Formats: sequence, structure tokens, C-alpha cells
Amino acid sequence: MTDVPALLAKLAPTAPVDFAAFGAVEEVKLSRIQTLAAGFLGRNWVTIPHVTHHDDVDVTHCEAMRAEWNARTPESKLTILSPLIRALVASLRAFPRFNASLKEGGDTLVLKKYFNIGVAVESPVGLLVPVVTGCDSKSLTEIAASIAALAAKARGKGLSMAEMSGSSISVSSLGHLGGTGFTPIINAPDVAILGVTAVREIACKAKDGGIAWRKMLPVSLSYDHRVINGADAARFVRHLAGELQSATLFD
Ligand code: CAO
Repeated sequence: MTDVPALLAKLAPTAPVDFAAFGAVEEVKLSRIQTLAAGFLGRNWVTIPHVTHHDDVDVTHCEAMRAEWNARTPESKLTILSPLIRALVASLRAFPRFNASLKEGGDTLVLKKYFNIGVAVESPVGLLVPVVTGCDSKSLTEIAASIAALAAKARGKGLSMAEMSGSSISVSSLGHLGGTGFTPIINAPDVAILGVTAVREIACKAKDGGIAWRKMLPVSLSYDHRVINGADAARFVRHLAGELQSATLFD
């Protein structure tokens, strides 16, 4: 049997490096938020056995409905994030193990009956994950308004610890910047995080054998392999894909 503490003790220590010996450098202090986040991210990366499942989700219909919505109600425009959160809530209902946390000791799973979605927000002082509460009872407009209000607070340093607590699962969207996939770090005590990158048009085979251009959203689901197995992660993402094509997503 492997003696894990003994194994860790044998790892080479990280030696201090005098970077200035190699050329000009400048030192910049990390912000308080960055220092705190570093501790949490490092802990989560080391203590949770992460696996990331990648897939492309067809959002052609969703994007058409969103374009219609935005043309109809320009005063409350939506990005893809709000319908994505609604589809995520429906997927959590179908797969309760994704809306859970492991209790200390690691032998009991707490299944949550609430649907609070953490949303990673980039701010000048670092990454913050405020939580949009009660997403199962919020309209798309209310979800979008909550994200906007929380993001504004995060960027203005006004976010409280309470507003960053109690998530079911988290979403990290880099879609406005591009990308084809990444490996988001789970926001413990959640057991999964959904990363999304930029929607892009892909030529697919149409039913008649010709070419059909489809809008695809790349999704990257990191999950805690102690709680979720790979097959369930694949099923969860396929379910999410179905929910994003639902005719009632924008009702
Ligand atoms: N594909 C293509 N375009 C997308 C997109 C996607 N998946 N997601 C958003 N966009 C577009 C929006 O439609 C919007 O377009 P318009 O300017 O034409 O209206 C534009 O990108 C900007 O969107 P946004 O970022 O303002 O809004 P959002 O609802 O997508 O996201 C928020 C809000 C707060 C989550 C986001 O601003 C943010 O801070 N993301 C950073 C998350 C992050 O850093 N994650 C990394 C964590 S790991 O280090």
C-alpha cells in the first residue's frame, strides 16, 4: 500500500529563485482577494480528484430564440448565460448528485433541494463567485438582473461572504472572450462546475446528407470523481444539451 504522507515528503521542495539574476524584473503584490482565492483554488485542485468532460452543445435553436427575445425586448437583453442557467437547473433536477456536497469525512452526500447557481465574475482585484439564489423560481429577466447586480457588486468590492455562499453548482463563462474548452476548478463544497467558451458555427452533416451550419457551445464540466462518474457526467451534459433545445426555455 502506498504511504501517501511519505510519498509527499519525498517531493522536491520548491526552491526560491533569484529571477533578477536572469534579467530585469518587477515585483507586484497580489491583491487580498487574489491571495485568498489562491488558497482556496490550490486546496480544491489538490484535494478534489477532478475530471473534466468536454462536449459541444447545439444552441442553434436557443440562439434563434434569444435573438427573437432581444429584438422584442431590447430593454432587457439576454446573453446566453441566463437560458444556460435555466437549462442547468432542469439538469440538476434530473441528476440530483450534481446538486450535492460531500460532508466532512467524505462518507455522506448532502443532496440539496435548492437551486443556487454560482457565477464566476472577473473583477479588477481577482476572481469572485457570487451566487444567484432561487434560480428555479426566477424568470430569465430576473436571472439576468441578478447576475448583473452581483457582477457590479463584485467589481465594486461590495460583495459579502454571504453572497458568495450556498451554491448548488457554479458556472464559469469565458464565452465573450473565445476559447474552445478549459478545465475549471471546482468551487468547493460544490461537486461540479460548468465552464463554457465561445459559441461558434460548425458545418455539420444535414439529414439529407448536405451541409448544415449549426451554432455550437463548447462546454467543459469538471466534476468530483468521488461523487460523480464519467458516464453520469456525459449523461448530464447530454441532458443539458436537450434542455437548451427545449421549446419552452424562453417561456
Ligand atoms: N459565445 C459567444 N458570445 C458570448 C458568449 C458565448 N458563450 N457568452 C457571452 N457572449 C457575448 C454576449 O452575448 C455579449 O455580447 P454583446 O456585447 O454583443 O451583447 C458579450 O459576449 C459580453 O457578455 P458579458 O460577459 O457581458 O455577459 P455574460 O452574461 O456572458 O457574462 C459575467 C457575465 C459576469 C459572467 C462575465 O462578464 C464575466 O465576468 N466572465 C468572466 C468569468 C471568468 O473569468 N471565468 C474564468 C474563471 S477561471 O479563472
